[in-house]
Amino acid sequence: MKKIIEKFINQVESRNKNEPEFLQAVTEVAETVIPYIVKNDIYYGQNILLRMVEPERVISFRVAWIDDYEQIQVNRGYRVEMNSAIGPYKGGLRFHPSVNLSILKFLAFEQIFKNSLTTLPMGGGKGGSDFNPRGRTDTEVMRFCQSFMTELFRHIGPNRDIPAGDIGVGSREIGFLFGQYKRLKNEFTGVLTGKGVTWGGSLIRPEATGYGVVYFAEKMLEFQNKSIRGKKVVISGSGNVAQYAAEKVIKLGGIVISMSDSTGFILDKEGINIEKLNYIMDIKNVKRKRINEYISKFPKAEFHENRSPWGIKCDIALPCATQNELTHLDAKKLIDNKCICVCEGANMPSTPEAINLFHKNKILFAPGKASNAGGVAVSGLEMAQNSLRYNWSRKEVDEKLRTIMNDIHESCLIYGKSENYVNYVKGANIAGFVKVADAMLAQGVV
Ligand code: NDP
Ligand code: 2IT
Repeated sequence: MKKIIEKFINQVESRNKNEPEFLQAVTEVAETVIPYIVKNDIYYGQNILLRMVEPERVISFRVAWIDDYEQIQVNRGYRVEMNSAIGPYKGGLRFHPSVNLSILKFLAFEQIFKNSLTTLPMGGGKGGSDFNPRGRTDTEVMRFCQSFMTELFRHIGPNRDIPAGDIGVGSREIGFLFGQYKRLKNEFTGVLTGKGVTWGGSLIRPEATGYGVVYFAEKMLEFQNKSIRGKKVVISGSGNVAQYAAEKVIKLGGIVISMSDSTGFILDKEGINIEKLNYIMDIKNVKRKRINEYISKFPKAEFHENRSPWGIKCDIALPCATQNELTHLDAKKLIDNKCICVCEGANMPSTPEAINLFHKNKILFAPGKASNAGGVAVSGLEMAQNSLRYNWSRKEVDEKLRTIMNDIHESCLIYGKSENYVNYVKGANIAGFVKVADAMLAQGVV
């Protein structure tokens, strides 16, 4: 088996040189899915995984725009349309200087499995740009978004490819992108998700990823007769996912003691309550400043510059910032400090070595493609509401979200549960794979 997997990885590597993040994501899936394929006659010999790692289409384009000083800026835009076996391409847009094809391909590949797990009809895609919104004015961001959409619009559509937010793309950016799409097409359609609630957005979409992560963590703990109440929780990041994960933890009686951004982490031993969290939301979403501002308002808390929060003693860790932010050294610290559960809010935040350590030490560990699927799930519900030309209430959407997260947990158990441990990585990968593979088989060699 080891040899079959190795041969497959080598083949993918030779075709995708210098794409380490993509190869990392593919390797994790191959290690769990290939043994399943070999055991199941209907998949064996169909080269399904080899087809899945090849994007159906990759679009790369120039984004030229004029900054506030009338200087011409040039960025690169992308859309990776990875797989449309079970629905139109669906996945976020990331605006961050680190964006490149390797990162977007890893994200688009993960999205295939995640979207399949949601039970909704969505294929996998991802896009973005190396544009850095940090320090840019609203008008600069608007001009960038308009230029970006002026090319992207011809490739997307409500039945073809439906982008949404991700790092650096929130409600402001979705607004500018939607406005330009509507102007170019002269059509009001549900071509993007994460829209404002007065113009086609769904209630609970901003909260969905963070809430979903905590619903999933609750399910994992419940399985061991434990709960979030009274547990110390460390969260990395302080963006969309981190903020609403924190809110849900606090509402369920957990104690959030740390949040972070790319400059470092804050530690508030008394716990970040809702009032303090609102302050963080104001710093990050309105003032667009750094997390260390927290200390000037709450001086009993500490700020640790240029460090990640994984050395803090906690019961639950929710990595909600970015890929590979939690290394095996961090995993070791968490394990030594008796952390019981690591539930990923970000995409691929834990390195493969860290995941191995979690598994070896029987820590409850959920991969992002299962635990952060709540965001795209509510995006799917936004698409459904757009098609119906109808809006569901907060309660209705929240209930559907909770049901979907519970169902994803069940799917992970089906394929990942052994006698005394649940391997959520294996469970999520195989459950996600089966539905897409069946659709690909039915649709012939394409
Ligand atoms: P935001 O842009 O709202 O927030 C990102 C947060 O992560 C910020 O606090 C940012 O810090 C921090 N961060 C970003 N890059 C780095 C880095 N290289 N090192 C350290 N910290 C970093 O993004 P989201 O909250 O939307 O996304 C966070 C993660 O969740 C990503 O992995 C994303 O792919 C994933 N995700 C998002 C979903 C969504 O619906 N938005 C759905 C599912 C997954 P700073 O402010 O300093 O840049
Ligand atoms: O990684 C993700 O699932 C997202 N950024 C959300 C994608 C979406 O289409 O809502």
